[in-house]
Amino acid sequence: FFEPITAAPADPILGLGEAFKAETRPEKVNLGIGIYKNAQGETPIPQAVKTAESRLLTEEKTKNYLTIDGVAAYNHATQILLFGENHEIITSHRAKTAQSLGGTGALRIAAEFIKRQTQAQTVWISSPTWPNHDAIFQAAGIQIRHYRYYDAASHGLDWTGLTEDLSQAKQGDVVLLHGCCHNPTGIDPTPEQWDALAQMSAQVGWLPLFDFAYQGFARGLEEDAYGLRSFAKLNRELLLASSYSKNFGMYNERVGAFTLVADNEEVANRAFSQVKSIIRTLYSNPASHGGSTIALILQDADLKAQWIAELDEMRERIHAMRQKFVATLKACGAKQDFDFIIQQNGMFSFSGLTAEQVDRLRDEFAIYAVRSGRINVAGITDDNIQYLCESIVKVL
Ligand code: PLP
Ligand code: TYF
Repeated sequence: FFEPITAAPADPILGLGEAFKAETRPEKVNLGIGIYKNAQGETPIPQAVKTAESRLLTEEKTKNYLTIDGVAAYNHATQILLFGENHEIITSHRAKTAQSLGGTGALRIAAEFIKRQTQAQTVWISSPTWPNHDAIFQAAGIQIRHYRYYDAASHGLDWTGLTEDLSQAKQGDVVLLHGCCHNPTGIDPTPEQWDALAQMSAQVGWLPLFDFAYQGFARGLEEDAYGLRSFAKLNRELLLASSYSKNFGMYNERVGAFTLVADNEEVANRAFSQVKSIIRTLYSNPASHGGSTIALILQDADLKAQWIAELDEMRERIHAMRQKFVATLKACGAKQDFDFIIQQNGMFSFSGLTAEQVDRLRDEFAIYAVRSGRINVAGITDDNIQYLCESIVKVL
């Protein structure tokens, strides 16, 4: 049965991690996969998570199944983070959330829901984007179209290209938007541009789908929700795939959430019953540990404050490294202007390095980045920055 099967291509980003592990040169630097690293190059468990986990360990009384939609307190706390305390969407019960297996799991639930329960034929995805976006919607059998996003000349948002392409999106088409910290470019719309997009969406009748995997990494938890909340003002229906992998440092606990916003509670309940039916046939119900841990943190004022402080620290470290990176490149003799890197949000930067330059960095200097030129700024530390910048200048 299996002999005729051909090998699948490796994920362009996860594959890099394996290559880096196998790399034996001691000076090696990993700017590939999007995982936060601290000044020591480690990915530690936040203290708030550790405390909540130990409390959970002593207080947990049963390992009985969760419901299909997971930990109720987690889902409720998720809505508060997304929309803000006492938002009308929450008080009128027209949002329904299901704890999911990471942001990826939420995206797959969204794709299955769109395919099976809506008239939507097409999903619009930014070009470039996280490679799994196309793969997930392809797997669900939904037609994909791309909208321009990145202007290589200005290292900024291609607003003209974006609005031109999205003006072709029809009523009922799904438009996938990165809530903040666009992966891979690090470039987000301005508040005015978010408002304009929300208006386009409401006028034409898109079904917006927000992928929110980096809340807190651009400016702050509230600030980063601007785009989503702008859409929520004008669009009665929304889908959301959110992830806590990065902002809680809980990558391997698979903590995410799928949220559906409908016009009213009755429609939301009906639509959500179909979401639950989809989940039942995918994995029945989620695992408890990650969701219960996050629910504990978000329900406890002290733990929540501690988590936010730790998140602030991550964001500020990345921002400081952006500035230091640009300054060190200059000091190492780079002729190009890299100031645009300071403007970008989150872990990622589209550095402008070509695939050939990325290959040379790997082959000659043991520096690993994605071939698109995306670098993970969180992979830069005081220990590797000099070597990194000298090497980059050599391949420019
Ligand atoms: N969406 C984007 C844009 C991402 O960068 C990631 C990264 O992992 C995800 C979704 C998936 O998140 P998770 O690891 O929680 O599945
Ligand atoms: O883009 C990244 O690096 C992160 C991590 O299939 C990731 O989002 C990368 C690839 C993948 C899953 C997660």
